[in-house]
Parts: sequence; C-alpha cells; structure tokens
Amino acid sequence: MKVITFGTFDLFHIGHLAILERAAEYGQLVVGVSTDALTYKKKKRYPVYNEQQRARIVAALSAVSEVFYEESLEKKRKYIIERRADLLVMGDDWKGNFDHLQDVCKVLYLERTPSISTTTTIETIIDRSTDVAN
Ligand code: C2G
Repeated sequence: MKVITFGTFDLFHIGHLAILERAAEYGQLVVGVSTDALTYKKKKRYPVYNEQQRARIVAALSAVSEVFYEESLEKKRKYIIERRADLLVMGDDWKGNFDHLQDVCKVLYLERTPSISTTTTIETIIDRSTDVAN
C-alpha cells in the first residue's frame, strides 16, 4: 500500500510528527512538502523555514519513504496518479476538501493533534520575548 500526504510542515512540531506516523501505519509514505510560494498562497505568509530545509527535515523521518515538492493544491490528482498512491491522508482541518479525488485513491482524514500549530508556536515565542523585554 502506498500512502500520500501533503503539508507545509513549518517549525516542525509534534502534531506534524503524529500525523506522519499515523499515515505511515497504512503503508509506504510519500509526502508532498508545499513550496514556499504555495505556502504564501495558502497562508498569506512565507514559512519561517524555507522549502529545502522543511523537505530535508521531513525526509529524515523514519516514517517517511519519499518527499517531493507540492507546487499547487490543484495538482493533487496528478501527484497521486504519478506516484501511484492508494490512499490520501490529510488532517481533519481539510475534511471534505479532497473527496473529489476518491475516483483515483481512497481518502482518509485523521484527527489533528489538539492545542499545537505553527501559528500558536510563533505567538508563544512573540509573547515570551515581550515578557523578557518588559
Ligand atoms: N496537523 C495535525 N495536527 C496539528 C497541526 C497540523 O495533524 N496540530 C496536520 C495537518 O492537518 C496537515 C499536516 O499536519 O495534515 C501539515 O500541516 P500544515 O503544515 O499546516 O500543512 P497544511 O497547510 O495543512 O497543508 O495540499 C494541502 C496542503 O498542502 C496541506
């Protein structure tokens, strides 16, 4: 079984690790790491770590077999077919968004890890640095 998932994985954290490890339980895991340009489109801010750094971190995980760059959300169908993926796994913040791909592979949404995200991590760091300044 070949499993595919996608994401930015900026400031790599435990929620990222958890979803990749759970996805890998279904088979050989291929990860599409969003380019810096796609991340800007999705989140209206550039990632803290650039695409080479993010891809290298994800590729180093034992749960991950292969990494490639995700350049556009609309190319998902092409990526799935090219990589012969049997299953697409995404966090449930994307629930329903990729159901139209069910004709090329199975689609599964896994529960997100609560209370952690790249955004809250950035906010925590900012809060702490203002604490120090005051
Ligand atoms: N995630 C999670 N728990 C968290 C935070 C993130 O399970 N607390 C999951 C997300 O649901 C996603 C993956 O980790 O499946 C990567 O998250 P992001 O880096 O935020 O990527 P995202 O913007 O969701 O990119 O093609 C779709 C996109 O490229 C997905």
